[in-house]
Amino acid sequence: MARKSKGAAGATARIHDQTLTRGNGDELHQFAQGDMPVMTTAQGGPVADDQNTLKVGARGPALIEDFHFREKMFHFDHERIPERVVHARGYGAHGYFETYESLAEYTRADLFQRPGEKTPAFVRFSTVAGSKGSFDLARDVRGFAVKIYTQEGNWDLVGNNIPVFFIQDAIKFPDIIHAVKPEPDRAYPQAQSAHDNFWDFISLTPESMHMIMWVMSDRAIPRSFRFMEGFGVHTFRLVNAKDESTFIKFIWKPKLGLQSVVWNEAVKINGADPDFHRRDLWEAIQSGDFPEWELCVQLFDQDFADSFDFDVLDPTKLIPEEIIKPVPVGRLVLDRMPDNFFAETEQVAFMTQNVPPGIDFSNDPLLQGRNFSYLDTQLKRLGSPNFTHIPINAPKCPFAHFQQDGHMAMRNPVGRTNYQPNSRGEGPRPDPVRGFRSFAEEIDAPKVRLRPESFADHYSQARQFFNSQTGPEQTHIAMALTFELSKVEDVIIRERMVAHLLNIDEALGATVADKLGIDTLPKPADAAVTPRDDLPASPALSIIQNGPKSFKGRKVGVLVSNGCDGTLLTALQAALAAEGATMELVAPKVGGVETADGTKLPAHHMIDGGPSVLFDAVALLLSEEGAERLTGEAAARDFVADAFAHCKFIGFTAAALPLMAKAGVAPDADEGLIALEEDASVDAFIESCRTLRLWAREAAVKL
Ligand code: HDE
Repeated sequence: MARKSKGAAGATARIHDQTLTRGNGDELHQFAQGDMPVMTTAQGGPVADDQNTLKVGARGPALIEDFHFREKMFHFDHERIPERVVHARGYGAHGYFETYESLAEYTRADLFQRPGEKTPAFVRFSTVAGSKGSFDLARDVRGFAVKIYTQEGNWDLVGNNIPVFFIQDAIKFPDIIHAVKPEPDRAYPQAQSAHDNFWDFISLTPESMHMIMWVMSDRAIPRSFRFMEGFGVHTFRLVNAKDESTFIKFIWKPKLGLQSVVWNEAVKINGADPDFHRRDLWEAIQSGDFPEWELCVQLFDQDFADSFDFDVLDPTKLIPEEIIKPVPVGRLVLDRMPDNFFAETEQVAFMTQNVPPGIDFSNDPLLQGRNFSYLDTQLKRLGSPNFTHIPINAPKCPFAHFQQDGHMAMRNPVGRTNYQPNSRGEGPRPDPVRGFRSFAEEIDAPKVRLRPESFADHYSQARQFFNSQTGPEQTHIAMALTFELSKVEDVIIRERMVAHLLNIDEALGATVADKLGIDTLPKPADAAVTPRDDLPASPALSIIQNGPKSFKGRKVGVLVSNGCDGTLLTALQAALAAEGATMELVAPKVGGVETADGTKLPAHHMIDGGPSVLFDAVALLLSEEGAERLTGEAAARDFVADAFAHCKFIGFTAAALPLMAKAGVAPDADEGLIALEEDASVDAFIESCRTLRLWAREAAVKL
């Protein structure tokens, strides 16, 4: 018998002996001690050994009765669920929504009734095209999905950081997503729109031109989730207690102002820190610097809708803020990271259909289609109709219904009665007064597959967007279009796009054509409606014109070396803290440096690991010897050269000049280079930093 064979029982003992007598501290990590909980199987049985499978002899085959190994491996083998078909890469946080004033005049939605009331919320930010493991700074739309756990059920405002969309009808969604995702035969490019399939589809879809202007702008490469707007996109309805309806558009405005990076920077950030946006949100919330947005609303009635230049049901159009000023009605504060990414951020299920009584849909055909899609996708992804039993998706208000059973049912109706009507007076009943009532819009129309004429103008608002941008922003759009189309192999697609651009802005079309090497300009694309040139510029559409008022929430990277000026460093750190900004030290060794006065300071990064693209501004606080040594290091030269090329403000001590010279940066090149000597110069540096970038430099460095 095996049990009696030589070494069988003894082998177990020896394994334990080996582990216990190794004497290298491993036993501390392997076995429960003191108050530590004892490891169990998922069935609750205590586990004695989690490192060795049950075998016949130490060198023999494994035994099928090893239920612990079997359970552990079985569970591991089933850890993955399908990633979201779009918006796969995302990051979430908990917080709350605080109502400013009662909106009872417009809506009976409970969360808008009482000023000062706080309602719990969960937000998930995302990119659209990339897979779950893709990098954060892809050129892409960002999802901005908010779940507010109201007293009358969950309200999901599933928006984006861009107020318009590519298509006017939901039936086209699978096509545009197929086109932007990696091409099906070669399975690349990942998380990029710069390829033939995407631009082929776009160049054949004139309704996407307005959105294309946004996606080619710096809106699609935000510096942080904290510095971007969110838009509900569609027109929704508010409905009050008298069943009167008001149209509404929702906009989240970040308290810290708007900010994006430049493309050359985005490309480098993706290599240096693919989790740049995740890390930013994590660090801000963990350090108590809670990001905040105001919920602003544009309210309008049917008369405005009838008189507006465009159809308010068309999701490729926006209502300029200069025409209807957004009114702040509350604020969203994110103050807690999830305890577990998978349980909360991955399993959260947003659905446009989730609206409380008092908020209703318009007939926007994209919204109507989304209302259909989001339920479907949750079943595919989460695998059970009971996905509302997962805590992150469960309402936080009382709820009662007769839905039962199914995979993973965590709670079922209790008692004998699981239907209604019933004569026992048991269980929940609908309430015609408190329940959700759809706005009783009258519609008398034939059943057709038609796009309304009022959706036909595809270029005017694209032109308005372009005209509302500052010079540097217009340049970035032209450069982005050139870059993306340069990756398109089929020349016909490039030309077809230029033909569209000529309808938006002739100079833009000509510039892109020139940079692509298209010698003969194509004819402007046929337009169903002649593009208008009388729409006034809307400053609200520009990022640069809506930047922050301070440097709060931003980060300075300080390049230091042994022997650097500790007093100046302390002054800089104090001034940044007073501003609400942070500072990280970048040094030749991550172990840190010793300042001239002998203070030892650990560094956050070694130079290779902390390139200047990770910071909003940089300071070069070097000793003469340190600067001299760094002139020979490519990473140090790049630190300076990139900060300069990306139009960042650079503070420097005189000792840093040799390194700057090697990086090709003259100390008097422009006013963005600020000599740091004493406290006053530190203040001047921070004051400059408040404007984030010296765009005037851009022409000189030709980004
Ligand atoms: Fe989505 N979208 N979408 N979308 N969408 C999804 O739902 C869909 C659209 C948006 O962080 C999916 O749970 C259709 C516009 C965000 O979990 C899916 C159409 C806007 C998120 C889906 C659109 C969005 C999604 C995939 C065309 C901005 C991420 C996984 C009619 C207003 C939510 C999921 C999160 C996710 C369908 C267009 C925003 C398949 C059919 C327009 C922020 O249901």
